[in-house]
Amino acid sequence: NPQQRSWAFHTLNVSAQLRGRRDVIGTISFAPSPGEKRRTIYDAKNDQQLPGTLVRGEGDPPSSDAAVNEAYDAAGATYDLFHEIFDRNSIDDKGLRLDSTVHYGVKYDNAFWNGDQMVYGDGDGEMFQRFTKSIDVIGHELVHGITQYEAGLQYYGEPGALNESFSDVFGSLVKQKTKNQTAQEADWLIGEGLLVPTVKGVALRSMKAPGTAYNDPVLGKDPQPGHVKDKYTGVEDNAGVHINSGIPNHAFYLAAVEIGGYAWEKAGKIWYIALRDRLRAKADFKKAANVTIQVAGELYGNDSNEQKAVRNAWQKVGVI
Ligand code: ASN
Ligand code: ZN
Repeated sequence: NPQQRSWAFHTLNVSAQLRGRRDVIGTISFAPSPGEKRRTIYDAKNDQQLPGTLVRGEGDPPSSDAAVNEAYDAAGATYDLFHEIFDRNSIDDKGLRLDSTVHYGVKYDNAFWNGDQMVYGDGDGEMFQRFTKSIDVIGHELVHGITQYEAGLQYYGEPGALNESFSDVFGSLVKQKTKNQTAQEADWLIGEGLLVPTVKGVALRSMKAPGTAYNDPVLGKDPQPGHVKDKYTGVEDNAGVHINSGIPNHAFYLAAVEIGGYAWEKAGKIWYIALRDRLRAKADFKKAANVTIQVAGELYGNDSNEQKAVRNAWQKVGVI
């Protein structure tokens, strides 16, 4: 039927034209197919207004600004890990656009997920360099989005420390995957290369040896415990979300090393299923231990080496 064919041709032709004309389609968005990432990078130009000015969209060539490209590439690597290994389509598993803003504020010493997007400061240059320098920090912030859509762990106390820990775990796995490192080979550092050279320290946190990442006259000593007996019980830092995350972080490290091989393949899968299907907003360390042991049993068999490794890990950090 020639009429039908010409209609189909016309439709294809128009959509082909529209695909190259984002200004024309405006707010209309097509449902992205799984595996198709949609990254947009904005520049806050040292203001604190979000999102700022769009400087790089998906498929655009690299910018002359290193922070823009780092935010773009690491968001891509994080998307790819979750898609290839865990069959997840972006933050919401529905292809959500990955929005990031760089150059947030003046000498801003942090990076964060604000509920809708990732945000990166330049660092003050006295202690911290720009926060996009570490791929695991970018993975960390993106995973706060995943946690928000899944377990929804409240950002306080043990659930908050678990929230922080899941971000460190998958942030580290993004780094390990891009470097093709086994659990044994990985450094398990979060934010390596982010401290300026004059600071006495190697990173923001260490999952392998919590409490040893830095010890500096200005910054103080890394406060992370690696065992429940040293758990911080004060109210600072939302009751220690970035402090007590050392405990589940170390449990993941121990499990991954005992299981062996690439950490994202088995330990990562167990932690991902726990985050996606088994944990809710108020989950504590014991709950996380119980469900990861349970998931390990379901995936690899009860009394499998994988399940034993997970149980041993939580025992060694004093949770069970
Ligand atoms: N960089 C920190 C984090 O992502 C920012 C914060 O405390 N929310 O955890
Ligand atoms: Zn965090």
